[in-house]
Amino acid sequence: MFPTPLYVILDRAAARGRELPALLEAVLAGGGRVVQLREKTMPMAELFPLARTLRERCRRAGALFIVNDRADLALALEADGLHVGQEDLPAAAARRILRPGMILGVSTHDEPQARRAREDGADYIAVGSIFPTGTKPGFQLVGLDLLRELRPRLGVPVVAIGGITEANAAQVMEAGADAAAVISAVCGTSDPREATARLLEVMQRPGRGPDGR
Ligand code: TZP
Ligand code: MG
Repeated sequence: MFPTPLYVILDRAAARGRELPALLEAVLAGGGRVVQLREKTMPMAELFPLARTLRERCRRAGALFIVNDRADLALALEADGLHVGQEDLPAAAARRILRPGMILGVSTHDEPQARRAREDGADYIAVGSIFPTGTKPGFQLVGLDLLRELRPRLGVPVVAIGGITEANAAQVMEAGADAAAVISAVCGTSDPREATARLLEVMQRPGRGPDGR
């Protein structure tokens, strides 16, 4: 389902004052082809034109564009997908309003949540936080073990998230993740193009297929 095993979340709060279109250019130049827009505070009247620019750029680059939290925005942009957490629009309700073929991702922190997300129609399940992270206050640490257990039992692609860096991304893939989602390891670095390229390189080392598995 994912063209690359690296899933980059664009988050203005982590972007060190850089504009998201420039950040997206760097991610695309580094080879990233799965992008999520995560913006928690911008008024929708401002967010919509920005998101449209990002969406169009991703389309031209052949990258997946997924919107965090906001089903209305995902639909209005004809985004490739929507990502919801446990406190957002329930996954089953989101599934009902998304257009056919749109990807639905759901954040989960334990096996019952993951099973429920699958029943509700999730196309992939995010699991985290795998490692401690400074990006999400109050994160729930689940560790690599949950990833190891879940992937074979679930039969749905699993995206690992939380504290993933170049130093531990290989471990995450070895634990069975289909993809690894990162915020600070790309958005918070001085060279996001290089960071993207290096993460991809680590995840796609010899012994793995082109999708990193
Ligand atoms: N959900 C679980 S951990 C997390 C989210 C959104 C934050 C991931 O950010 P980082 O900087 O890649 O640790
Ligand atoms: Mg959310």
